[in-house]
Parts: sequence; C-alpha cells; structure tokens
Amino acid sequence: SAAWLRYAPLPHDSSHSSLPSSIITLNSTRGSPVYTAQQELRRGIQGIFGKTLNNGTSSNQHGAIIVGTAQAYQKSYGEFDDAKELEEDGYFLSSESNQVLIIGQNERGALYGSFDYLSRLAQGKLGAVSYVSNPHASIRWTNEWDNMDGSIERGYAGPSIFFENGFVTDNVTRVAEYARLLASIRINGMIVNNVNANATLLSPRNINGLGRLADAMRPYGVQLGISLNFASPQTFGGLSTFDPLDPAVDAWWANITNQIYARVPDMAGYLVKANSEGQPGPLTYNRTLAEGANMFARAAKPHGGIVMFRAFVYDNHINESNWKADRANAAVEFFQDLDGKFDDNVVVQIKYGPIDFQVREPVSPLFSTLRNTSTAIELQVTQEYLGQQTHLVYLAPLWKEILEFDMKADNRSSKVKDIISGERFRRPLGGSAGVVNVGTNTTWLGSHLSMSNLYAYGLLAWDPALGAEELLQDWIRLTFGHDKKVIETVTEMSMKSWPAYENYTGNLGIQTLTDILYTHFGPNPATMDNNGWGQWTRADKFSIGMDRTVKNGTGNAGQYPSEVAKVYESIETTPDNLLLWFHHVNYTHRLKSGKTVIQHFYDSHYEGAATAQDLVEQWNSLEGRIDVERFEHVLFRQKYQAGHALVWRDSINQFYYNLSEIKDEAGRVGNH
Ligand code: GCW
Repeated sequence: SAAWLRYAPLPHDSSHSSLPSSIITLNSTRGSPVYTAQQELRRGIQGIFGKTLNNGTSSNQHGAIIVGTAQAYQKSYGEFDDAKELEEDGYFLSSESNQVLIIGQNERGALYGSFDYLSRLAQGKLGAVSYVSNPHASIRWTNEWDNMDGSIERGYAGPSIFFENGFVTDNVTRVAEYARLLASIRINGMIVNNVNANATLLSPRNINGLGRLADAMRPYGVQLGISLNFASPQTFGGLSTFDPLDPAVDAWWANITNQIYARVPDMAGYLVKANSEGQPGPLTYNRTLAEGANMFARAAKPHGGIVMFRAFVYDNHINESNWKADRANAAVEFFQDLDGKFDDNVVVQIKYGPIDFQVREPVSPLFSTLRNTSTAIELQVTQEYLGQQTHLVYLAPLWKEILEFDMKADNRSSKVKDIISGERFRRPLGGSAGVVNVGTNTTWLGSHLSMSNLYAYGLLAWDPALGAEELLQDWIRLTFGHDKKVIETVTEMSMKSWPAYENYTGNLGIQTLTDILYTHFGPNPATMDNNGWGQWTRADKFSIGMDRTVKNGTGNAGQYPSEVAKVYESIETTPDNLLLWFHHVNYTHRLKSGKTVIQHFYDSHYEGAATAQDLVEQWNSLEGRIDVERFEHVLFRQKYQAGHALVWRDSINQFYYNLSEIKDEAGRVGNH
C-alpha cells in the first residue's frame, strides 16, 4: 500500500556525501502541510539512507534542509529572489550546496517540493538542482465514484475507503494514506462521492463525517469536495420543488452549504451531474443548465467554493434510424448557447472525448466551443472500458495525445492543455479531474501496474509537458527499484499496452466494442447498435462506421474549429485511427497503410493479442528481481489478460467475418 512512496534503501554503490544532517521547519504547527513535509522528509531520508535528521536551528543552517513557505523563509532569512516567480502551490527546490531549500509559495507548495526532493533521492538522482516548479493549472482533482453503501461505481479494488452502510466511515486511516499519495503527485482536491449522488450525504451525521474526512486530508493539502444530487431539496429537504430559480430552493442550498462549510471551512467545492443518464436537473423546470449550475455557484461563492458542472449531458434514447442523430454532438448542442452565462466560480468539466472514455476518441469539440466559460478535462484512471485493471493499459500516452491536441481555434495554436489551464481563452479557473475509484484493496486500484496511471495523472495535471515514458520510468524506479532489466521490461510492457489493447478491442476509431449495456467488460460488438445509447458502429454486411461529416452525416466534424473540421470532413485527411469515428466506409475501403478496413481488423486483432501473450513472457523474465508477492500478483493478471485477449481477438474477428463474409487473407478467420 506504500505504492510509489516506499523510500527503499538505495543500492550500496550510491553514496551521497553532502546529504544534510538536520532539518529546519519554518512552521511546526501539527497537522499543517509544512509539518507533514518535515515528517515526510525524516521518514524518507531514514528509509533511503538510514539516516536520522536532527532538529536544525537557524543559527546553524549549514548541512540543513530548510522547508517552509516563502513568507516564513523571508521572515527568518531575508529577501529571496526566486519568491517572485512562485505561483499558487508552486515551490522552489535547491540542493546546490550542502544546504537544501524547499520553499513553497504556500504550505502545500512546500509539501510538494519535499515530495519532489524525496522522489529524486529515492531514484538516486543525487545531483545538485535549483529550480522553480509551478502548476500548469489550479484545479488538480480526483473524482471518486463511491456510493454511500460502500460500493464503488466502476471501481475495481474492493469497497469504499470513505463510506459504509450509508454513512461516512469512522476509521479514516486509509483516507489519510490516500491523501498522502495524492499530495506526492500534487493533487489538491478530491470529490469523495459518486456523481450519481445520494442526498443522504447531506444529513447532519454525514456532514460531520465529511468533516472527519477533510480533517484526515488537510495535513496533505488535499481539499475535500462532494457531488450533489440536483433533486435534494425535494427528495431530502422536503420542499415541493427543486426548481433552481425558486427562492426557497436557493435558500435551502445556501443553508446546507453553510452547514457543510461550518464543519469543513476549506471545502474545495461541488461536483454536479445533472440531466444525464436519469439524473435530475434543471431541464425538468425548463431552466437552463447554466441556471442550474449557478444556483450551486451562488451557495458556494461566499465560502470560496468552486462548482464543477459536468458536460456529460446527453439523451440516451436516440434513434439509430435517423442518419443524422449523434450522441457525439450532444455536449456542444447543450452548452454552446450557454457560453458566458456561467458564474465565475463555475467550471464545466468535459470528458476528453465526445462519447465516453473509449480506447480512442477525438478530443471533445466542446473544449473550443466554450471561450467565456472555465473548463476542466475529465480523465479516467479507473479502467472502466479498458480492462478494469485486469489488462495492463498505460494511459499516459492516450492522455498526452489529447492534451497536446491542437484545436486551432481562430487559426491560432489552441492545445487542449492550454485551454484547460485557462491560458488560451484567459479564464480564471481550469484544470483536470481524474476518476480514480481506489478501494480498500492494498494495491489501491486492484493491480500494481495500474498505479502508473494514477502517478502519471497527477503529474500531468501539474505539468502536461512531461513525457509519458519519463513519468513511467520514474514510477518504476520508485515502485520496483533500480534494476535495469526491471526498468526496461516494465517500460516496454507499459508503452506497448495501449496500442495492443486498441488493436485487440476496437480499432480505427470504432470505439472499444465492449459490452456497453451492462458490464463494460469483454467483447460484445453486438451491443453497440440497435439501442438508444448512441455508441453506434452502423455496421452492416458491406460497410461500417459513423458518418459524422457535414456534407452527408451528423455534422459532428463541423463542431470543430475550421482547420480541424476540414481534416475530419474528408476521408483522405482523417487519420486511420479515427476513420470509422468520422466516416462510414466499405469493409474493402483501403486505408493509408494500403490494407482494407476488414483486413486491418483481422490483422490488428492478431497483433494485439500476440502482444498480450508477450507481456506474460516479459513479466516472467523478471522472476527473482521483484518480491514474490507482487511478482505473483501481476503474473496472475498478465495471464488473465493473455487469455482474455484471445477471446477478444476471436470474438471480434468472427463477428465481422460473419457480417461481411469477407475472407481473411491470412486464412485465420472464418469457418473452419
Ligand atoms: O459511462 C458512464 C459510466 C457510468 C458513469 C457515467 C458518468 C458515474 O458507465 O458508470 O456514472 O458514465 O460518467 O456519469
């Protein structure tokens, strides 16, 4: 359960002559993030070097680590140049002489700097450094889809660490441990309950429980937030309505909000899923989504709270016989006229793609539609459609593609990462929300290897310019140590895992082809069509794909800024990996690679499944280099994945063979 915070001893040959021998803490209030930083530094240096740090004094600052805020530092030591460069939550780290400075813009920054320093030490990166690190965006949150009964929606690591039998748990030990992990990757907020929210969270007993959770998280600088059920004033508060423009409803939310802030004065804010998948919302009263969001914004505003309002609003009863119907259009259709109508403490939280966390999607066009509204990106660390932690899928490469994608709004550079940071459209707020869904399992996510996703998520939210492989290798060293072969092997396994999963599930942008009706697990291409969910493939005997062009299809390509729209509008310029997302083509259509669509299906399913077999071999080659417990735990999953990949390969290939009756050139698929 230590995950990447093991502080394992360095190999013998790494010496560190100038390691400080004492620590000076510029705020010793118990429970403050700087106090936590001090404890963490002691613990880490003890673990890594077997060395106990003394208490330093300001008169003897040589050979000391000095940790605290810029303000506190200046009080004791005078002016400090780099202070001017620090932004909120940022820090300055310098280990140039035999003095180490870890100076935060605020207490949280000092804690982040301490974790950064320890991460360097633990990785044997012992050279002198001196730099300022500032966050790319202010909102770096996780979302946890935990239910009050202790179950977790799309959680794959056992029951909730937050709730049990309808109430907040009494024992918050794991909550504090989780907050510690999150602080080490610079996450500053956590929504603790499911977006499909239960109003009983607002009972006095549970509000007090939320206070307990926040108290456990506060030493780590992680602020608590909660999801709200839109209908609470009626279903829980006993009012006759939940109309957001009814003054009684407004007053009810203000009152509840005051109660929560009385117990959790630093609460981060609210998350709201409204008018989506059966959840109540303002549309019931013919009020706009903005009017709904602003109701919460008014209640949270006096307390400095933020409202994250989800853009995942769509109609799940659409009609496939209408060639122009398209769920992918929903977010822009619902939100475009509301741009600029949200209060300034509202942030619209947008899933990375227009549908739903598929193995490959284009970026959601809404990121470029909203120019006068703050936005955040929603990513999934939990592998809902991506093998539910029984398949290795390292997601940082996927997230990087999304974050680095240039929307070219107004023909100007408009990378998604610069939109969500607030920079591109000059918005005051923005950032990332990652759906994590940790559970009580000691591995946190149910699988050791999937923790690289959590690690990368947090650090990419801080700095999206970091490389996927670089993050991965840091994580491997921290998790499994310094053995070169381990580092190389786990790197290779992880870096090929997303392409492999895409290959043996749904490729060419057709979506994941998993069972979308119930489990979201395992192959079931037949569930995609003939229902109202709108995850259609429109596959028939001759052709496949959604025509999302403006000239002949749903018009979705036209939701993008013109330069991008042009690329997606034409079959010639659409990248192969999104071909079937934007176009309806014959199985015999030739890709840029020269292969036909159907042959590409057959081949890539064989390739992907073969890679899954290799992963077992590769992991096996590490026997003896990793402790038995983790070795066996991972091996079990890799074997499962290898078998399941064959099931995937054969079901998908057979399905499209049956439909198209086109032979596999290599003679593998068909009736034997
Ligand atoms: O795709 C769906 C998931 C639901 C989830 C929903 C959402 C929390 O299958 O489990 O509900 O997305 O993101 O709201």
